[in-house]
Amino acid sequence: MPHEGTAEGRPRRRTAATRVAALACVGLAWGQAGAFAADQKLRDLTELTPEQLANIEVTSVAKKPEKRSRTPAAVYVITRDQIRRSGVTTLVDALRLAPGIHVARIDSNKWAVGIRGFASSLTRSVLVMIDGRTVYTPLFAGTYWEVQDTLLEDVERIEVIRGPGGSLWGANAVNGVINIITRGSRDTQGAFVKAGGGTMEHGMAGIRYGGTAGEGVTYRAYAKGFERGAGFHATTSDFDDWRMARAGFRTDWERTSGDTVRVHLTNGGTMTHSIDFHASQTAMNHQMVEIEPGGTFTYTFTADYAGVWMYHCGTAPALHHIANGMFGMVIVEPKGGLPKVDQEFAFVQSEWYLGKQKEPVDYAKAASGAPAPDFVVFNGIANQYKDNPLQVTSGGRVRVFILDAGPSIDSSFHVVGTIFNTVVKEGMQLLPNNPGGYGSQAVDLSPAQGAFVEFTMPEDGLYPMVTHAFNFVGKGAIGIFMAGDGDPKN
Ligand SMILES: [Cu+2]
Repeated sequence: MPHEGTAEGRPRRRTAATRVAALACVGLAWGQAGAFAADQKLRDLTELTPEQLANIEVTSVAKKPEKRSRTPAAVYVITRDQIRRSGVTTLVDALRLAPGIHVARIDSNKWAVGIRGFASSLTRSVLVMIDGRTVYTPLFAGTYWEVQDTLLEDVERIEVIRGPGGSLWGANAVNGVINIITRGSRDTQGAFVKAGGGTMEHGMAGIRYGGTAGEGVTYRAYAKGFERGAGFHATTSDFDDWRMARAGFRTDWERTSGDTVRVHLTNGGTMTHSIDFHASQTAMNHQMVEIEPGGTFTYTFTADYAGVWMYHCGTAPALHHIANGMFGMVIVEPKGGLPKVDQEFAFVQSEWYLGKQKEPVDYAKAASGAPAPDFVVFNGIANQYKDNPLQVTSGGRVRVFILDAGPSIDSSFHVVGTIFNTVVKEGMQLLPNNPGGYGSQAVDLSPAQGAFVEFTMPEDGLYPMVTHAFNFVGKGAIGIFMAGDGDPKN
């Protein structure tokens, strides 16, 4: 089961890890082109325009992701955060968080749940599912809410559709669909314990443990129990006090080796843009689509191949969009991750072909058969790491991820005074302690090629990094690593 590569706080994964380094995207006139938001950073809904709200993605209505505005249904999503803040202790009480669902309590252990006013203890004509498994009981054409529960901390979200779910969900869903989606077992690793008590709910406790079982297989098991007091009954005995215990498990097998990456691109500019991730495999007219000003697009891919990858705007002429800074680096680590080093850096080399002040780059200059850039830079700014040297430790192991974003000029990345004993470039590798004891002095990268290199500063001092095409060093393609205090004599 694929999962998103941006879930919070999980231990370092054993499969490929992906880092999206939004290094560049330093557009000039098109400045706001790249508004990237990782999935875990849910944007405050109040900041969205009505159009952006209409473009929110929902999946329960048509069993596939689609724009909110294109769904013929009233959809509401109860999020995990809402459930956590609400303090509810049962699944059925959590439904109160969605407007338009009537949750009435009949007695201490019975509820009437309904949509569109048809509330009854059987919740008639509402299809209820937990992780796609229907918990609607054909025997009495309803849902027995008393026994539908799970550890609320494991609920990812509850999608509620009010109104007919259509034939897609079957004839039961005349009044609505309630789809309870729990978190993947990979996101619930380790132990979790909770306990509480009160006047009504005399005591409750829950425990969960999640672990792994071989390559790509994760699981969790939980147990939950509570004892509730009876309601107030003036004339009868306490017939509705209630105690219950339940246990369950979930296991996931992840078939693919790479993370699933989802990138939301909102075009805040005044012309169309698009995005092209070289780390992905997708048809150009499927995901590298033109995004109109104000529009949003979610680009989804599985990072199946390790490497240092480029992404960029592909809107024609791509040369002009890339030359304006609409590009960046995606690092996909190999299975098992990269070995730990003392310091890591990431540099994107690119060119500037300046236009008039406050205007985009000069397209004619950039499009020349013999391009003569005004600046060749690391991470967008000429000489920035010469003016502010990068501090390293002599004797420590340094890893540099390097990408040549171009748009047109090659890079020959070299660090003066060092020898790369590790070079992994476009899937080919030089590794330490190789037979013959070979090393490397410079990495040649054509536009859109990436690599990482590892090396060690032998002593304190200054170690310039350059593209060894020296005509461009004077145009900004130089930086300095400073080992120790920068003085070999100390
Ligand atoms: Cu663009």
